[in-house]
Amino acid sequence: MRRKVLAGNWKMYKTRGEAHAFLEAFVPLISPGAENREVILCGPFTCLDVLNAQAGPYAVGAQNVHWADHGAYTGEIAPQMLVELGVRYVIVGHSERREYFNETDSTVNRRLNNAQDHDLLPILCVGETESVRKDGMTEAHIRSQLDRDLELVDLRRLIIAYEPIWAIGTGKTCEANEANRVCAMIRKHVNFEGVPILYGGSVKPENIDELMAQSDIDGVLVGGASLEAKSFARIVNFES
Ligand code: G2H
Repeated sequence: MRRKVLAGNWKMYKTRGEAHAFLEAFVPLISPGAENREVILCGPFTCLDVLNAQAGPYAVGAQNVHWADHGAYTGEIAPQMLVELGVRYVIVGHSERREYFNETDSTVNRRLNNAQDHDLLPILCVGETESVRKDGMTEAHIRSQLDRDLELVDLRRLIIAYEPIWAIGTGKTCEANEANRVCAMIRKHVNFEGVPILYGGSVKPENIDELMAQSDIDGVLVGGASLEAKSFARIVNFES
């Protein structure tokens, strides 16, 4: 049985004070039945130590990591800097990084490898745009991302998130059975049964139970709905 993973991606939201207030409200809302679920909070860099101090059994994740350990890379962050703050996971290759910060499959691959070299567990994001989907190229696009991004990456220490770009922050959700179909295709392509595959894109309390009931969806990567303690708690407490 693959583990269930519920990850929040706070993107560029929340000050340290707001992170503190979130955790005070969130932690008591988690039901005891959710104990064996892996809950990850991926905050902005400035909140990571707050999350580590207050998140109790929940894990802390970052949203980016550099491919080098040090150097003249203004604005970037090295893996050992994250490890020192208690970070265990890192999101790599999110579509917003690919779109706004020129992230390519090559830089994604280098970041993944350096994260693993420092024992961080990367969450690799892949997914297609609306036009790629309309052209019937979804599978080919994702296979190509996986082939390039995962060169030399250890699949036993990896999480993959399928995030259709057209469903991110738009309120448009990918139907649960379609998300499941793509997640199954990803598992088959990487040819490793044990890799947890998450779905991301407008996940909310209203659709979590249906998503988590799918055979090949092992968890979710949640943006907007992870910002509010009550709604993220409902997602973590999904009914199976
Ligand atoms: C996709 C997702 C989190 P949202 O970016 O990674 O965000 O749930 O707001 O669509």
